Parts: sequence; C-alpha cells; structure tokens
Amino acid sequence: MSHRTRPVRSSTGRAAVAVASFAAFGLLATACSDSKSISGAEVTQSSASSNASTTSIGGDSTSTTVPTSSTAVATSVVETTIVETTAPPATTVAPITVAPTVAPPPAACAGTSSPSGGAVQVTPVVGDWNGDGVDDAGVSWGEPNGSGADWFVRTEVTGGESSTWALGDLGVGFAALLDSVDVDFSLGAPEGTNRDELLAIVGSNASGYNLGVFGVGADGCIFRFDNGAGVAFVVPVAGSVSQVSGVRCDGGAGSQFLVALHASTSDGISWDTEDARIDRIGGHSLALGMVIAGSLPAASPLLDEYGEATCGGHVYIGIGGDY
Ligand SMILES: [Ca+2]
Ligand SMILES: [Ca+2]
Repeated sequence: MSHRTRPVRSSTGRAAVAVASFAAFGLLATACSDSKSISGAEVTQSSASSNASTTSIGGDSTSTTVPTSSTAVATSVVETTIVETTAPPATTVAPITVAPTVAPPPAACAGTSSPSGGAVQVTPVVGDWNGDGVDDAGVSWGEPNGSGADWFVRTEVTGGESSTWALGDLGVGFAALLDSVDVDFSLGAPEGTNRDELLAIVGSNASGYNLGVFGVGADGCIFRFDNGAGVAFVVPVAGSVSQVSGVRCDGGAGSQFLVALHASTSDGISWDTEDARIDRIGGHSLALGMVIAGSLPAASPLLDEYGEATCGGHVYIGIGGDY
C-alpha cells in the first residue's frame, strides 16, 4: 500500500495576508462568502471589507469610512490521501471438473452371425476384402427356418472385423458365393484401395439366377452394392428362347471390372448383343455404363457366354459350370 500526497499550491496573496489585521482577518474569515474547491484542495478567498476610522475636528466628529482594499486569502490545503483500491480477497472457486472426452468405440458391424451347426449350403471363398495383401475369408450359407431357409453372406477380414449380411428367406431360391472379383481394380491406385469384392447368387427361379455384389467398407463391415437409387444392384444370369443374360469379368493389366451381357433375337437366326460395362459410381453403388452393341449368328459359340457367368475362363453358371 502506498500513499500519494498532492503538492501544496502556493498562494499569490501572501503579501496581502501580511498587511491584514488580525481583526480584519477574523472578520473577513467570518465574512467569507466566495469559496472554490479545486481538486480536493480547498482554497478560500475572501475580499471586500472596510476599515473604519474616526476623525475628530473641533469637536465635530466626522466618521469616515475608508474603504480598504484588503484581500485575505486563506488557503487551506487539505492533504488528500488517495488510498489505492484494494482488490477484494480472492474468492475460492471450486474447480470444475470436466470429464475427458473419450472417443466412442468404433461402431460394431450391424450383423455378426456365423453359420450354426445346422447351416446348409455353406460355401466359402477367399479374397482380399480390405486390400492389405492378406487373404480374407468369405462364406455364404442358409439357416433352415422350418419352411425354407434364411440366407447370409459373411466376410471375415484377417486381423479385422467380421460381419454378416442377411438376405432373408429367398423362397424357392438360395444364396451362394461364387468368387472374389474386382469391380473397380485400377493399376496405380493408392495402396489399400484396390479391394476384392464378392460375387454371389442372391436368388434363383425357373429361368435362372440373380447375382449380387458385396464389398467391405473402410469400417471393415460388409455392404451390398446398390444401383445408385437405393435398390440392390442385381445382374441376372438367365435365359429363354428369345433372350439371354449373363455377366463376365473383363479388363487388362491395368484395370478389372464386370460386364453385364444381354442378347436377344426376333427370328432365332440373328442375335443382337449388348456388352454393358458395370461402373462403380459411388462408394456402394454400381450402374451399367458404356454399352457395346453387336450381332451374332445363332450358331456362334460366342453366343453361349451371353447366358453365363464367367470370369477368367472359369464358368460359375453355365455349360459345365458350378451351377
Ligand atoms: Ca486382406
Ligand atoms: Ca475393388
């Protein structure tokens, strides 16, 4: 704590004070009527009074009042002490404890079921679902439900997540993994982004099969490709008298993809063909892209492929195939 004292103002009226009488001073002091206060220093100025004298001449007495200009300045300097404001004592505030933010554990994959002891048509495949160069496992199967079966596709990433996609009861149809494929392989793609996908039968009927494509996302969980409009992407492999549909793998050293095939005839002699490249149009979507149209005579052996599912010379569905 410190103190500060204001300097004393000097009075300009000291000489006048010297000539003022004590009586006048007392009078003036009481007659003071004009006062000013300046910055805490109280300065009082008093003025205007008179000295009275009496002159006696020849018995006559004349009283003359001689005005006296006297200014008495009484300066009262009040020592002003400024006390520094003292900060209020610190208030003790109980510390607020904030619980550290803990990142929630990664969401577990939605489905995790695996084949039970009573599972049917258990079909395993191998592929690299997460693109790390290490083989991972895949399996499809059915669980008898009394009237039929509920069907599942499961991926098991080595050292990672295992997850299951439920297809439900497929009626007269069934589900079966065909193989690992690659719908979007690109040479030179960032490491870990070239991942294998899974091609599977996801339904069947009297005219053939419906194939679905599955993949494993960055979260390690299985997903089924849709058509970009929220509907599951399906490639039919089927045939009738006038039209056939199939799918095959295609691509060179720098790319791999699937091609949807379709051929139809109006006369049974000449067939119009369409090869439609299947493009990955989003994270979980596939769609038919560029179409190459052609024509084949009914006797051409090339026409057989349009009603099959093949990849690299292996026939999954078709003449001499697995199904
Ligand atoms: Ca892997
Ligand atoms: Ca891929």
